[in-house]
Amino acid sequence: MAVMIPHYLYFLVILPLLVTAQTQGNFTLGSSLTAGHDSSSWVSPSGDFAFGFQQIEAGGFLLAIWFNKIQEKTVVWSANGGQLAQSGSRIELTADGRFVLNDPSGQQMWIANLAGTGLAYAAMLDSGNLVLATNTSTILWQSFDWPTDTLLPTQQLLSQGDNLFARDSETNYSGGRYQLAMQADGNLVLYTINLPQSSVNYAYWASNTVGSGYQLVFNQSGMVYLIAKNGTILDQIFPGETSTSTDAIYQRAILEYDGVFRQYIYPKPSSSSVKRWPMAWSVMYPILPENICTTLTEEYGSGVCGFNSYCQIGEDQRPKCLCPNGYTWVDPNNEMNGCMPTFVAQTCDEKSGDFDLIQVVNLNWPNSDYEHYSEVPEDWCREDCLSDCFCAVAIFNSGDCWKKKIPLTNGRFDSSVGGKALIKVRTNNSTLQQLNGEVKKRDQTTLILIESVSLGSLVLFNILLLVAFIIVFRQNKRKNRATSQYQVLPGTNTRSFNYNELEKATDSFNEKVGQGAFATVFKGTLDYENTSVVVAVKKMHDMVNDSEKEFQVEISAIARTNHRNLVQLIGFCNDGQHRLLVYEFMCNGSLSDILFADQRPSWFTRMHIAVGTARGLHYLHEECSTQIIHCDIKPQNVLLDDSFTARICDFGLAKRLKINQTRTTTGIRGTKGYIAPEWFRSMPITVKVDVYSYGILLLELICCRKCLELEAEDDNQMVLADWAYDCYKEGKLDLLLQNDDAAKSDIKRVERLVMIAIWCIQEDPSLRPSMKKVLQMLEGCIQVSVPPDPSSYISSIQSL
Ligand SMILES: *[C@@H]1O[C@H](CO)[C@@H](O)[C@H](O)[C@H]1NC(C)=O
Ligand SMILES: *[C@@H]1O[C@H](CO)[C@@H](O)[C@H](O)[C@H]1NC(C)=O
Ligand SMILES: *[C@@H]1O[C@H](CO)[C@@H](O)[C@H](O)[C@H]1NC(C)=O
Ligand SMILES: *[C@@H]1O[C@H](CO)[C@@H](O)[C@H](O)[C@H]1NC(C)=O
Ligand SMILES: *[C@@H]1O[C@H](CO)[C@@H](O)[C@H](O)[C@H]1NC(C)=O
Ligand SMILES: *[C@@H]1O[C@H](CO)[C@@H](O)[C@H](O)[C@H]1NC(C)=O
Ligand SMILES: CC(=O)N[C@H]1CO[C@H](CO)[C@@H](O)[C@@H]1O
Repeated sequence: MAVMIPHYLYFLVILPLLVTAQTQGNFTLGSSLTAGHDSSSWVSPSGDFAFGFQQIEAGGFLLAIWFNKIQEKTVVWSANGGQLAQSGSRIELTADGRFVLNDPSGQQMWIANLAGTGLAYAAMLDSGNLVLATNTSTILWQSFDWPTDTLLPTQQLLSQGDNLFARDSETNYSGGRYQLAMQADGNLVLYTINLPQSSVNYAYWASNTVGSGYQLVFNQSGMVYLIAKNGTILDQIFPGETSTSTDAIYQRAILEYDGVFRQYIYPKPSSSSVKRWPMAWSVMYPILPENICTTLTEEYGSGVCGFNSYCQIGEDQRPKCLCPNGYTWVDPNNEMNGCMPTFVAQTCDEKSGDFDLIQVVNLNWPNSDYEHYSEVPEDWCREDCLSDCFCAVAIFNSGDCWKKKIPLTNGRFDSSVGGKALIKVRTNNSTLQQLNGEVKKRDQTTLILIESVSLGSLVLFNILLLVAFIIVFRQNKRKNRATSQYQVLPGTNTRSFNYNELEKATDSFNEKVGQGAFATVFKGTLDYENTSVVVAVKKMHDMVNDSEKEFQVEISAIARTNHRNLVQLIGFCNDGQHRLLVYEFMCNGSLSDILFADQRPSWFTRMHIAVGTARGLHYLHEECSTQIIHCDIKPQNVLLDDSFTARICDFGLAKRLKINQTRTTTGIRGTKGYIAPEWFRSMPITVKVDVYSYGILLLELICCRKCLELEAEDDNQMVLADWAYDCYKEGKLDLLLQNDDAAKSDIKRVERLVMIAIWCIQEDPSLRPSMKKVLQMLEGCIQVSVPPDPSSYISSIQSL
């Protein structure tokens, strides 16, 4: 064994540096906190939460409550409407019973006035609630009664008009565009807000419980639900996390600045572990609303994104705002502020020949119509828009033609939209160009500068400033990313180690954590950027066939992958005959360790893993510079990080194909039960082999059983794929879900997932969807059609 420093010694060394001024207990009258670089804070007895001034990037201090033990000091409550205070501002519990925030000049900024009520002390509780109480512990004021955008376990919203308000942006805590209201009439409603007034504008979701709704509850098990006065559950908003002990995770539910109500979990840093990789909050599914881009359709206002812009749900399930062709950001620093045309609009005495229509399928701006025709051909629709100077966009959908005017609102791009948008842009700028003569290109968007002579030079100057700003900004960004104190592979963050370093890190390859056909994996600890990082060191067996160059190419391909659903490569060693790869260590082991164990992961954890795995595969297939086919997707190769997020590993030994060379034939890779039939038929191997394996894995995730169970009592149940299809066809999906109440109560989703899995395991590779489509189906963005019988796939498994 290596000499290890006991953990408490670490604390002795580090603690005094990190925690300069945290105090806990009761804060009596006269206590105060002052904003500044060495601000102190009041922490709860467990240390989980703290109250005080948090310095915000934008400049200034936020009086707030935050999660105190994790790296991201996530704010859960803030005072003063999220307005920042200057350095030197002070929050004080005055002798006469006021809890007051003053700026450095003594001007009052915020107050909870409890003078004359017997206020005796303030306390930061372990629940995240800050209370002001009398000497007999009667609570006079508590932060839980004045929520901002976040709810914590045990916190409630009462039907007396309790609200959550979204913040303005990720880093600006002042009131934003959305509100969740527990109304006095019993209805729980998500609204958009008419800024800068605070009146509600448009309801985009409601529980429809007028007359019966009473309270929104976030209970200790993480379940968020709406109850009636008699305690009956009327609507379950979030099911909570049932697999992990709630003592081991932090939870919060937040109405985010994008208008989506999400629940997040975060594994508590365990006291026994050495400092791990930075972790992150991971979002629990489902979210509300599932697709904000298509759900929110305001009558007044721009919709999710700004005017002339459109909204698309990104790969990370978050809405993204985009500009149509021929348009550019009004404010490049804030993509919520909308887009403007880059060309001068059509004047009504101008001929239509100078304009063209750019076609985009599945894009629409509902609510911007000024004219509608039905039963017309597309050509007619195009001509009509081109010759109409008011027409900015035409939408054509099977015989219907809608003409849209500026500003375009509620734009959304989604496969459920249908039809096509025909966006009008100026193509002939020759006459106008003579006046200004300036054309700039930025990315794929063409920026056309046209203005009247008098305004021209000023506009040009502004645009040049803008372009200069963008260039500087990008270069800075790039520079920040590239800095590292270690020898790294060019263009990556991957370190090169020598053999001795890794031998030391693993204590002479002492602790074996995995064994494969090509390699053995050992656990180790590296001292890296002043922290100890636990790593998995993969030691390759003889790789005589692999030339030096191949290994280098392989490494650089893996090193360039970077996705949160892949296990990240930290470094490698190529030292004589020693070839090793160093990965981040996944403390929750592999999916196969937990999926088939007695204590199976909860239904929602499994869904989370299913989506994560699909994202990782989609990335390998479509988003890397070199396409990577994994060839061996199975539960052993899906590892789980601290937050039970799926992380695909072992893609290094897979097939890398150049992007234009999508097929190859080689010896069989992969694992029995998960292998696509084309491996046995000398058919070309494409990314669809991974889709097949994913389909099998998805079935395993749904049913918590292995794809082949030769000892199954019923022969019909031996092959999971076979049995699942039978159950699906006969409408008896509950047979697949023994004793899994959470899944049984979510049977509609189970059915959708089984249908997706059946599509993935079609014997004919061309029938299988791409991973992109799988992901869209999983996320409910597109409908899942009835899958055909995967047919004779069973023979291929048996022929093994
Ligand atoms: C705070 O004061 C209350 C009432 O005086 C008392 O019950 C409680 O134990 C005190 N808590 C701490 C941590 O001192
Ligand atoms: C609590 O406060 C009341 C007046 O506000 C006082 O009469 C009483 O003595 C106090 N009790 C204690 C235990 O300090
Ligand atoms: C935060 O947003 C509000 C409202 O949009 C704005 O008035 C304020 O200046 C912003 N604050 C910062 C620090 O950017
Ligand atoms: C509780 O209240 C709800 C709504 O008001 C009602 O539908 C339900 O029947 C009540 N249940 C009981 C047990 O009283
Ligand atoms: C939370 O609510 C659910 C549903 O009522 C219940 O099953 C669970 O036991 C509750 N948890 C706690 C800690 O009260
Ligand atoms: C563009 O406009 C100019 C001036 O109106 C005209 O002379 C020219 O023919 C047009 N070019 C095209 C391709 O339509
Ligand atoms: C007809 C014409 O000159 N069109 C030009 C207008 O400006 C764009 C922007 O660069 C050019 O691509 C077109 O060729």
